[in-house]
Amino acid sequence: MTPTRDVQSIRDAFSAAGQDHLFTFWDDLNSDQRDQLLADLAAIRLDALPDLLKIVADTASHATGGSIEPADVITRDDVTAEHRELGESLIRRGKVAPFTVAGGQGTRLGYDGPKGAFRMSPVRNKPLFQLFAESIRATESRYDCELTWYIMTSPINNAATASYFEDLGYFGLNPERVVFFQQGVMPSFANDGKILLAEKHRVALSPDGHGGSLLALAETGMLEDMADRGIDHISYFQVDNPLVYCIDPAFVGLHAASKSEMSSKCVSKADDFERVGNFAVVDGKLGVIEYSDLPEKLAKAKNADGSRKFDAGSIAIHVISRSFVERLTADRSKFGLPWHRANKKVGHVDTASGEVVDPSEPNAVKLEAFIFDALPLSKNPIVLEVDRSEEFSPVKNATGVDSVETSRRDMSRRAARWLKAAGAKIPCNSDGEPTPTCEVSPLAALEADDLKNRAPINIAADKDGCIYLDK
Ligand code: UD2
Repeated sequence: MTPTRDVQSIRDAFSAAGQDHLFTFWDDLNSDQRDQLLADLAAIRLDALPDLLKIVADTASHATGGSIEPADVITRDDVTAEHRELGESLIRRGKVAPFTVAGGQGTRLGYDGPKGAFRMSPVRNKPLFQLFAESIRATESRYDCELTWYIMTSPINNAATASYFEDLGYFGLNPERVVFFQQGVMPSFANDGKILLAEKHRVALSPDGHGGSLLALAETGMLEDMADRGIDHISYFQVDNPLVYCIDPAFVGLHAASKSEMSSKCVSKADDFERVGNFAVVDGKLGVIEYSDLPEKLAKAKNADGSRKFDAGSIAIHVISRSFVERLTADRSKFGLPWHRANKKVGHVDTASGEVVDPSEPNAVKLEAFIFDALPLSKNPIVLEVDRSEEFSPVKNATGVDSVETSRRDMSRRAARWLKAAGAKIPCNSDGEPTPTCEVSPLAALEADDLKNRAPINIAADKDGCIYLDK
């Protein structure tokens, strides 16, 4: 229990910052609840509060000013055999680690659990985490190496994620090489700048955005852990993309050969307003402008040949050098990516009435940092354009665009393409769409060429119209 004297000084500090209402129910709380409230309050950096409140109050739209030019993009054709060999040798020597950001709330999908536990694969119904785990196992066996998989969770899903892996035997991975660490949190603010209470003894806290991963890697000792294991390059991807190559040797090699501190993958945008960030050179520096911040005129701008001017869409896949994260976070008190504000619905306790409020409209402001805001701080950043149908089909929504249905469909299409290229007979309908639902285990192939190497493949659909290729 915190001594009364210390509680008073904490209370005075919050009071001086205009946040005394957080103690409204203090006298009604039992000792455990008081400890919990103090623990929540400890997550709030009061010295940073004045700047945060300015962002909370700033409702103007933030169309990026200054000069904005399209980013230069490297294509797969520019990637050489030497790049791939370099990447392969780095993987073989244990210099590369897969890193999944999985701390988000997954609200849009409406799934009550860690998003990585969502069952996605079209035939075997494998969860996202299993697909990544199999891909990592396949990479280990191909390169005869040991990989350490870093998974960033948040206080909302850390315990559930860790016990999920435990229950499922880490999907065959060595538990010592599956490392969970938690990202930081940020309070939710009412529009008048008051921090909200989720319960009488709980501050309304939520994950601080995937940009929080950089600070979290430093603060939780993960950078030292990586250094101890000899890991130099972090292969960063989101939990929501089942098509991702968890580690892409050619991309890793390109990153290393370019002496890039942070490399990114992009796809040609599906339409002017696709909900992906836009790679652009802003005031001379490579960065990403989130779709919601790209002025409409620029989103629609065309080149002389009619092609889209800002066409490079971010798919949130990066290779990040450990030394870059170390450089950024060397002085943690000074490091910070910009905060992005979002109006959200946040349930809370009204401190005036003590009533629980369950809003039907956005009533609060949440602040998040985005990983791609590290790009302008990096040396020699590069962007590699990849084929969407091979590497990107995220599951964000229950239905519609970027949904369970479209992502499963794209997994099945890719599997069918790989199987056909390896000589398998896959029946198609009049639109050229494969009629069986297809799935290739990552243990069977990490990329199309793996199947070509074991061709010919004779496989037929089962009674349910499904084809599954196991290792
Ligand atoms: C992200 C990108 C968008 C595009 C798209 C591709 C942003 C702001 N936008 O959109 O430009 O690249 O992905 O699919 O990033 N996460 C955490 N902690 C957090 C918040 C998120 O780990 O505090 C993870 C989350 O678990 C998920 C990923 O980050 O793996 C993406 O988060 P999102 O759903 O907020 O990003 P989204 O879809 O708006």
